[in-house]
Amino acid sequence: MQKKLLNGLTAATCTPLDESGELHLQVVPSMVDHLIRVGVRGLYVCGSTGEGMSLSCNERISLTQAFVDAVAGRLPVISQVGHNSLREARRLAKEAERVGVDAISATCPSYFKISDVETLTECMAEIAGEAPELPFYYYHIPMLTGSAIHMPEFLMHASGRISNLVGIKYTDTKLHEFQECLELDNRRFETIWGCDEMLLGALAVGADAAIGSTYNVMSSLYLQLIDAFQQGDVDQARCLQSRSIAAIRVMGKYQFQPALKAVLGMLGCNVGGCRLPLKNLTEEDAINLRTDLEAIGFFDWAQSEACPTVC
Ligand code: MN9
Repeated sequence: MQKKLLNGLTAATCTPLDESGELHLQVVPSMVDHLIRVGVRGLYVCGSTGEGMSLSCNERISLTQAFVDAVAGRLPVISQVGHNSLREARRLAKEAERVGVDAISATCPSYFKISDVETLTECMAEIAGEAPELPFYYYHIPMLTGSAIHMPEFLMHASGRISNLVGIKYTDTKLHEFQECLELDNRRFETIWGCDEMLLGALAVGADAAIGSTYNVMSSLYLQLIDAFQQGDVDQARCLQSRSIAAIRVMGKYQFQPALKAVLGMLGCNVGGCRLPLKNLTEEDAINLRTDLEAIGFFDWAQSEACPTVC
């Protein structure tokens, strides 16, 4: 069986911006070093966390290049190349291959909604076909694309037509559908979990890989959660998941990406703010965010190596 590209935690990377909202690529190497230090096993660039849809295509290409260069082969880099214009998505796929990514992934066009498996297959075939030597993951995120296609059906239908379709990034909360995708055709497809606050549920139904935003800021908590689960210590795993839920709830009081970037800054990795239509936290918001995170002990456990005690 072909070796899987992704296992463990992959960070959906933030896009570093400077004061005027331009790409700040000089920060990328230190971001990458930080993520490697905290134990992530892959990087997913230009996704929802990375504000991929708010960047121009040229910016997406230079950002991807910066990550590939900084990683220098230490981790797989996956570039998200989805676009409302399939022509742009195809160009992004080709360019991602040129700059040396390990895989590509794409959301579907979402201004005009897709509601059937065949149309989704045709769209993804166009994109994946531009880089046929690279593994391709469809990025299923119905809450943002508005396309809630049944994923097991898509995988079976599309795999006959897209030779490099290796799996999907599954960002929905339907554990039963996720499980079905995992088990399809003797676990043939890499089905990557995308809801950090439900990682434990995903592990319980068989997940072995996840891509998410909060692995940037509390990977050590999640690594301990995975470890506890594998040791059969479900109480401990549940306790750790509760902490992640609490932190995500605190960040979720604000727009999520700007809050996440603010937290990364608090942890010493300054990636700047976000671009419109997302809005940066006010100074007061940032103070409240820090206070609320302190109140749940976030800074003691988010990245600490020490095993926290069961709550
Ligand atoms: O795809 C992310 N989803 C979105 C991954 O950005 C919509 C997740 O990692 C979430 O940010 C995370 C917190 O809700 O689960």
